[in-house]
Amino acid sequence: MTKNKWWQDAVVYQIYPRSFADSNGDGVGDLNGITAHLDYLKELGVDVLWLSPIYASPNDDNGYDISDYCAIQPEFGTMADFDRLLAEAHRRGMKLLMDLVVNHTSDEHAWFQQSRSSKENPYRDFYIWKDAKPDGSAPNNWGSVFSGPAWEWDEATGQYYLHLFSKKQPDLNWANPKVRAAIYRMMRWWCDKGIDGFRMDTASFYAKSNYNDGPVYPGGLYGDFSGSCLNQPMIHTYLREMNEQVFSHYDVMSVGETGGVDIPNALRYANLDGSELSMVFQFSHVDAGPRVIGKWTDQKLPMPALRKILNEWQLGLAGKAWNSLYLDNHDQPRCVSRFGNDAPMWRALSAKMLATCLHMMQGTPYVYQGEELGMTNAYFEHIEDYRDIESLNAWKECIESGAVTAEAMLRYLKEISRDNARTPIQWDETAHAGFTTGTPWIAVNKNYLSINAKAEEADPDSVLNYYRRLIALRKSYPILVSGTFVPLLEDDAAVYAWKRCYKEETLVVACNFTAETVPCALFAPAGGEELIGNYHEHVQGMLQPYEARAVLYRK
Ligand code: TEU
Ligand code: CA
Repeated sequence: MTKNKWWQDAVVYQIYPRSFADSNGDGVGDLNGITAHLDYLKELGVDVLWLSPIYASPNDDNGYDISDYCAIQPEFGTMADFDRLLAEAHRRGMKLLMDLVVNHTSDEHAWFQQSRSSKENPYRDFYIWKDAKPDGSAPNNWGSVFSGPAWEWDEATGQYYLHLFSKKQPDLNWANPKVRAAIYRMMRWWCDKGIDGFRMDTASFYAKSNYNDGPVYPGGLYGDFSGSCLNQPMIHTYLREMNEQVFSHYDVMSVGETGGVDIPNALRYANLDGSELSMVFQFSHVDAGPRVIGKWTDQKLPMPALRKILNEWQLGLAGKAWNSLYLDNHDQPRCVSRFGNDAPMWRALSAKMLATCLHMMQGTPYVYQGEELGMTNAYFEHIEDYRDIESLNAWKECIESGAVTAEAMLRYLKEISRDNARTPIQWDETAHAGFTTGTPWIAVNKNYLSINAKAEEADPDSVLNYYRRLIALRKSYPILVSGTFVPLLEDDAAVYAWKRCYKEETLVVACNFTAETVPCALFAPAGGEELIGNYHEHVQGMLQPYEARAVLYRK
């Protein structure tokens, strides 16, 4: 067996800098706030920190609209602050990933300013410009991810430009070799600074294969661009080129955020031959389930559906490519609210159960800030509390078009809005949960008095201390990284179970996704080593509400 790559042994922690820690009282988290909490992250045991974008940005999409890839957003600090954060992380043995957002730039990026200045400008082809249809309408029917059409008319030069996200996020033209060369140059600049890799935003969107109308779903206003813009054949050519020109010259990891990816494509993106990316974020488990309109819903995904998807990914990539494991990130509602049970009685137990479930699979686990505290959805009651461009635009479009009532839409936002994940980290029981001495840019979750890092540090049974134990296991039990995955009890309505096999060892994992005590005979053989579990006492032949157990058997 060949030696693992460092990123296969690692646990990654995602930081959303705006909401992590504010060091200067302006209500916005910043780089010095992160540096001040590095010891907390070290004690958690994570190996790699991924920073959501910290570059100069007009903040139309909280930094995912970048106006200068080599400058730091002033409200986050300075390049000197960044250099200190990188050095301090490295000094503690932690690595650092940058968020690479190169499907699009901000419309305030110098490239776009040039590009829109005239049709003859050398940067014109850095973006995707098309003539209007004869009737003056947009080149095709595509809708943007953030509502409205994906094309914006530019009066000055009399053409439309493409923006799959907001109109302040024009799509770069990856078919232009000059664009690709400029991006690789920028990536090498960061690698030369000593960063350890990239989380690649919308990496499955770079290549566009055609500009044909897409299907309009019943009740929808716009066409779907996926068939022309997601996971198109040329994407692999581009990523191989990027790999050759950037990754292969450094000891870096790369994780592609590949919306719409299927297993055959993931086998190419994340192949263990190292020709493209280290791993991908697939979306099947977070996109699945009943939806009412677009991505919006108030329905939960039943565990058997979640299990079917995750098992397929475990088996589908086994031995050939590498999975990343996540339930939470800055675009998703909080996992304990979505897949667990955030009622006070079950919150901590179900958060630990979900953590066990994720970290015992094969792949690189990701912890999103606050997940280790069992933070819950914010469930904001008023539209005025929301900040996210996607939520606000969808609110307007869905209600104005008459598709849903305001009351229903608020219900969907409470379950699904990205702002559920973006409320400030709950550090302690002081004002604004210790996140800021000023007024936070988005309200703190009301439950911070009972859910916060300080209280959890002091409680040996807290979600935080459970995550610490869970992450530490990975360092001493190679089976967690290298063991094969074998599904068990695939028809059980309540229990998600599997085993991992490695040399002479078998690790049996079972997670009860319900608030009932249910039968489970998997742990009948005596003599196993209890690696971790969220109950101190067991009931023979049963799993208690939200109980999770992982037991190691040696031959
Ligand atoms: O998200 C990309 C993406 O595919 C979106 O459709 C995502 O699923 C979205 O949040 C839909 O609800 C990335 C970033 O993670 C996100 O924060 C950015 O807003 C987006 O790209 C544009 O850069
Ligand atoms: Ca600040």
